[in-house]
Amino acid sequence: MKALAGIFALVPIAAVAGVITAQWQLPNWAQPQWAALSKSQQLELSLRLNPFVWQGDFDGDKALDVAVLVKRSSDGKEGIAVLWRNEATPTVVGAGTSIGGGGDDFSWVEYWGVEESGSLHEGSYAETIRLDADALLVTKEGSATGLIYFVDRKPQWQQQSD
Ligand SMILES: [Ca+2]
Repeated sequence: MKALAGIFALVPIAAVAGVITAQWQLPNWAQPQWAALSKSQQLELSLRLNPFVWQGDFDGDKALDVAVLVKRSSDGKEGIAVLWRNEATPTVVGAGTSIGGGGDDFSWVEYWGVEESGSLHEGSYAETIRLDADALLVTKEGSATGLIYFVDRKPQWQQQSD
């Protein structure tokens, strides 16, 4: 064990960092899903925001799903792809597919994060909702905040006040 640790210690850190690509930061189960989606819809990972990947149970089936920030190769329009743990077909919002006040290009988003199942959310124009599953919040400071939640894995948009 000690000998093994010694070998690893000899590997320069820069060399290790160089081979860790962004895609490898996805969970193992999500990597083939992402590879297929990336190819079929011409999407790339967007590393503009940190983190570029969130885990959450976005369909409420008790299994963690993955949301990744993406951009469409053809025009650079950004969005979010949700890879479902127990469903083969991912859901894409933005990146050329419009959703509510979020539009079809999420390049305006400055922060994004996960809102937990059970939390209450007050909309600007709609009733307050209690989340049945985890959801995503996208924000531009002083400008716009939207909640993206999923019903039967279909994306819904709730505009929120700032
Ligand atoms: Ca799930």
